[in-house]
Amino acid sequence: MKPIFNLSLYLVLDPDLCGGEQGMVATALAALAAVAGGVTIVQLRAPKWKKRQWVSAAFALKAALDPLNIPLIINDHIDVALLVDAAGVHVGQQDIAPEMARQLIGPNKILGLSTSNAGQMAAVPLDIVDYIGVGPVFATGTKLDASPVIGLEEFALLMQIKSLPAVAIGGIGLGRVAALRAAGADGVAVVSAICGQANPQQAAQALRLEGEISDV
Ligand code: TZP
Repeated sequence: MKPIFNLSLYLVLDPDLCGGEQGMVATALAALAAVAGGVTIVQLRAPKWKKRQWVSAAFALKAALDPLNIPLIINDHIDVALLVDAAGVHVGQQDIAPEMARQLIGPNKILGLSTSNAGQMAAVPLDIVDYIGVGPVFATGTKLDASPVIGLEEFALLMQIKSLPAVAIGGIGLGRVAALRAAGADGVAVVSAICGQANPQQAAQALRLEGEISDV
């Protein structure tokens, strides 16, 4: 069975920002603090990392999150997701095609796909992908090769044509969650608004409160 997932507050965990030099234990602790603050799903995304680091980070996060029933999603690295039996995989437009990703991961894992415009959204295979990321909605310093910024107005239009659960991403922090939810986002995904904050638990809690996001 595919795990149930809740996109309300989606932490994209970059270990270089969350825990950083203090290593994986610090990263896992930051993730746990964020979950205590209301994060509902966690993606491991480590663009600069070598595979061996990915594997140990993924095992550590899986062990930390499983007892809390928080799904662990692995960005792009399907082999790592299978190895640690993660809940799912997230792929971008330049990664392996969703159809092929689905072939590799089977029917019981969550599959997410990044999109950044109406054309990409229209091309999403609805029977294969479980949710979409839509962004960057706002300017972000976290992903240097991000697509052009969408802006809130265009984002609201995209939410009107979506056929799958959608999580907003890119430059999201306090003061922006409520508007994104009102525009139709099923949740918000953040990196820097939680990772790298002095208190990830409080940061997550404030984001949850702002959107008056109720748990499913
Ligand atoms: N995809 C689109 S923007 C982005 C990703 C992974 C980075 C978002 O980071 P932040 O710090 O929440 O702006």
